[in-house]
Parts: sequence; C-alpha cells; structure tokens
Amino acid sequence: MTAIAYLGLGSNQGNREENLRQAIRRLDALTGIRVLRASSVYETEPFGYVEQAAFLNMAVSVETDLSPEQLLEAALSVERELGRIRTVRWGPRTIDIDLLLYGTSCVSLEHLVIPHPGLSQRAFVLVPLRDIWEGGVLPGHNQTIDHYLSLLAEDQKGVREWGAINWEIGSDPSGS
Ligand code: GSY
Repeated sequence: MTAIAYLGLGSNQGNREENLRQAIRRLDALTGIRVLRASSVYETEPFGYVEQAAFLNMAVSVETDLSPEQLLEAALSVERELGRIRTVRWGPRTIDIDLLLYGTSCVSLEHLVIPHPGLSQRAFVLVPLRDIWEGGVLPGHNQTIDHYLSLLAEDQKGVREWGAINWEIGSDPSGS
C-alpha cells in the first residue's frame, strides 16, 4: 500500500543549495520512495539556537510504500550520507530531514511523532509545506496551514523566498 508523505528539509552548513539537491536526489533514488513535488526554497532565520547561520528550508512530497518508521530510517540514512553529525541540539547542520506528515496517520512513538511536533508553530516548515500541500486541514490538527501562519507574528516568521532547486538528474550541466 502506498502513502503520500511530506518531508521538511533544512541546511545551514556548507553548500546549502547542493545539500538540499543531493538530499532530494538520494531520497528519490531509494527503493520505495518517489519524490513527487518540491516547494520553493526559503532562506530562514534560525529557530531555537539563534547564534548560527541562516537556513535554507524547503519541503517535498513523496509517494512511498515504506512504513513511517522505514521512511524515517531512510531519511536518517540520507542525512548520514551527506555528513550530518548530530552534535549540538538545535545546532548547525549540513542537512536535516524531518518527517512532517504521513498520509492522515498519527504516530506517537518514542523516536517518531507524526504529525511532526512543532509543525504548526514554525514558519520555516509551514511556508514551504503550503507550496505543495494538496489537502485542506492538516491531519491531526483540524486547521489549515494558512490558519497556523496567521497565528504567527510577522517578526516570528523570518522566512523569505530564495529560489528553486533543480534536482532532477540532467537538470544541471555537470549532472552531479
Ligand atoms: O528543525 C530543523 C532544524 N532547524 C531549523 C531549520 O531547519 N530552519 C530554521 N530556520 N531554524 C532551525 N532550527 C533548527 S534546530
């Protein structure tokens, strides 16, 4: 059985754009995951630990026949391949891949909570997700993305459109 899932991607270390591109390509290359849509890329002010560089954030939707836990493990494997080392909580990272939504499922395990906790309070997640979200109310929330964004004060948003990423193979001259 397949599900549509939504992943949030962020990078604030190294070549941020390339990190996002490689993450999407690697996810799409995995068995059981097909990337469907990618949002625009947004430059966002760091949330939590603020003494760090600005992030590039985006969201992708995937079709998957992996379970939520398998999809999480796949995301973590791509993080590891791209050199993500978990040191400081909230600290800088080459790539962060969060499992935001998995169909209409709600999951509450020690290591995995879906919808992602904090989803409805973070503009750096909500704004990219809005680009590609095809439903109305968010599963487990009963409100739309626009509703949650309207609750955030302007100075909490810190999100500006940065551009788009061509991630499909053959979309850049080097093909890398
Ligand atoms: O939760 C993802 C990692 N992260 C981010 C992020 O992706 N974007 C912004 N703007 N701030 C963040 N703080 C953390 S931790």
